[in-house]
Amino acid sequence: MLRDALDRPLTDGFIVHGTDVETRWESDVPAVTPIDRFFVRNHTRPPVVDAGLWRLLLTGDGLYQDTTLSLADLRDLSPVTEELALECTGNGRHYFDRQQGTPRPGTQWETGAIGVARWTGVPLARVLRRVGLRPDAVSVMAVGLDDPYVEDGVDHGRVRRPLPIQKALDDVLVCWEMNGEPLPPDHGFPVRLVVPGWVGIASIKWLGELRVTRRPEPSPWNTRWYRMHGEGWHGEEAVLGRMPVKSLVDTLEPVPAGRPVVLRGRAWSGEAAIAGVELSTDGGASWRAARLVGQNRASCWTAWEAEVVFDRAGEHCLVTRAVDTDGRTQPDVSPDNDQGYLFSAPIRQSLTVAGCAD
Ligand SMILES: Nc1nc2c(c(=O)[nH]1)N[C@H]1C(S)=C(S)[C@@H](COP(=O)(O)O)O[C@H]1N2
Ligand SMILES: [Mo]
Repeated sequence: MLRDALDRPLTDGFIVHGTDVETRWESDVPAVTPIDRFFVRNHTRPPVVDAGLWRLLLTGDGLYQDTTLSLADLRDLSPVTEELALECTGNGRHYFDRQQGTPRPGTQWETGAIGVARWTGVPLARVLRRVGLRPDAVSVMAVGLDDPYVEDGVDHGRVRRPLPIQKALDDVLVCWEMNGEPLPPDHGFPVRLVVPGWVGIASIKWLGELRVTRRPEPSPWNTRWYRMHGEGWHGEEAVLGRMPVKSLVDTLEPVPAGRPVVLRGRAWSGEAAIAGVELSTDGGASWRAARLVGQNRASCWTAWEAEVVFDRAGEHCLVTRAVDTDGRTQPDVSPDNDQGYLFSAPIRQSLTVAGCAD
């Protein structure tokens, strides 16, 4: 995000981390992230799948019988289109190092491992009820078709993660289009889950199987990864689901001193809309309310703007903090954890204010 902080190669619109990429914020990112700017996070690599031959397997003792569905079967279930954010659990990990002095291993995402797309698909609840869901089902394991994930010689099997039945029946979508186009290979062609407001890993790409069970079924993606480890973390609350509330300034182009300028940004929260955003132009010493503009929906981002007059030239430290409609706030310090998940503290951004030209 801040050019001087980047020591990695840049490609058009992306910061590259090995085979993964995140969106660069230096240039305007529209309210709906174009596919060619949308971050990619693959544990292995996209599998080659023939959409015509593809079938979704629905299995497990939480269903009255096993079933397979084709893409045409899914399309028959009255598709919907929704604008929703998808954010990697590790988005902002770099700031554990940069702002809190506790570097955490893993992809050093800055702030661009998030995007908002218009997703087209059918509610998972409709799919499950159509094939025959037993009333005592508790868990839905989503399994990807990508190669098994091998780390340090250990084969962890296919990328998969269970959803509690409450979330599965609430607002999860089984999607085949992104921004009006078939899902690109990197984003899960032909079909993926989109789990609104939850950690990105829940939105399993290249979906091959949904295993519905009457007992919880673990996966390394909720016992080893994508759960909090480290001091103070234990029990079920360490398993990650809902994303926290976050906010950022978008426009970091230099601005003039001595006359009104409009600063813009966005704020978002998992499963909640935004109640308010505050902006500080002095590193958090004083705050003013920003104005929310346009749509404001849960699990999507909300734009904000604030008119500011800078009375002196030079570098200014901008900070924003948001509150969501459930009253959740951004903590001054993001809760530490071994793998650097869920960085949610206000991020300090630098803005150059130029001297008066006249
Ligand atoms: N099958 C499968 N699903 C997956 C992944 C994966 O590697 N394999 N990566 C997950 C992670 S960690 C994230 S953040 C999102 C990224 O989605 P995107 O690449 O479309 O942005 O997909 C999730 N779904
Ligand atoms: Mo992720």
